[in-house]
Amino acid sequence: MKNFNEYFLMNETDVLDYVKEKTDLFSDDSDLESKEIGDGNLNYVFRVVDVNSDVSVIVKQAGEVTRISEDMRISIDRIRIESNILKLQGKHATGLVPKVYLYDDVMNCFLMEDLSDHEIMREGLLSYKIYPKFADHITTFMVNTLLPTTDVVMDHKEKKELLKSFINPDLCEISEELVYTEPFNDYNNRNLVFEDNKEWVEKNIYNDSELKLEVAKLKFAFMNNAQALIHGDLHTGSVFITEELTKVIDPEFAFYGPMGYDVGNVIANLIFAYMNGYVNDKKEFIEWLEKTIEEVVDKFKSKFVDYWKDNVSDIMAKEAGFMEWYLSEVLKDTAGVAGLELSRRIIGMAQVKDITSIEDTEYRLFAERVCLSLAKELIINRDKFNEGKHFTDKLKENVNK
Ligand code: SR1
Ligand code: MG
Repeated sequence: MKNFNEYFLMNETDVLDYVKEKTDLFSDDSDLESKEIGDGNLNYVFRVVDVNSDVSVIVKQAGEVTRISEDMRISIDRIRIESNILKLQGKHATGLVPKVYLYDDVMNCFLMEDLSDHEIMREGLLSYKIYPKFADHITTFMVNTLLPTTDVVMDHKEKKELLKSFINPDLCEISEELVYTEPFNDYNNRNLVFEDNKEWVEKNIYNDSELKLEVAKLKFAFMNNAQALIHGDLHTGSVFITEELTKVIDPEFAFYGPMGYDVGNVIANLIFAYMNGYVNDKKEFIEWLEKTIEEVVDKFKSKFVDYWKDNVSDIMAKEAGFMEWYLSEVLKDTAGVAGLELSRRIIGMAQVKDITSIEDTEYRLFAERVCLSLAKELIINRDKFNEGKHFTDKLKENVNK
């Protein structure tokens, strides 16, 4: 048996020994099996199950290099950040994140509830599944995890302590590069533009200085607006879902940033699913997505206002008109970030299956151009998107151009 008092990257067999040594989740007569099931870009995820009792657990471990690229070395401390924020989110948004059982700062891994009866939302969406409760659940998750960590609600000194413990420079650097820089300048040569779209991207994205100025403003807001403890990577691959339940996972990019980053990511990833449904003629599916995009914005707004009214603690934040101004800034960031996410998942290195799985070249090109044209409007005119319908009207306008 290996020594778990010194960090090393575990394989499936090591993980079996690890859970036996470190937990009392399984009885002595258990018959354990372990499988690496991770499909993300960064970490290793193992499912351990006792085939006799069906009791199971997930072990997530950070490696020193990312899975997506061996050239990317990032701090393994991200596992501490992820397990700590999951615990915090579990308090604020009970039932909407997996339970954490154990965190190990030597092996840089943590153990959490197994959600194998759920599926990754992006996969479900690729089979055109409809999740009627998603908008309600995700807006509760966002309002209940974001607002309580702001200066509006929290004691300011406690907030600063929390901010300190969630400083996440390596993961922030990935977003600063992959979201806010590389899609607009291929200076690291890592972009993966679809061959047939290269000329268009060159002309309409890399050479659009008005667009790039707005992206620069958003980039510096991302780095400097320590507004709330955000999830930091809230796409449909970070959601485990059934028709009834929603669990948000993978918050290793969490840090104190603008809350519109989370809301904008949700919207953009619903738009990717919409475009896939659109080119595959899935009428009922895209109608549901249209309604869901609108509800994400509108329910977020109404729950935000209710939460604010019940919980605002800062005396100046109670000034008439301040909440409306604050919310309008969040919505502006939301639109801008939705535009950035739409751009980076098409131009940059971390692409999404919703688009890359469209086999027909013309349809793929169409879906990409709709996303990129819409993205430009969301970024440049971000102050004009403050209702759900503003997003879906602009989406449909670009689809029908
Ligand atoms: C190097 S990691 C690439 C992307 O995967 C994660 O899920 C984040 O979205 C990141 O930008
Ligand atoms: Mg992830």
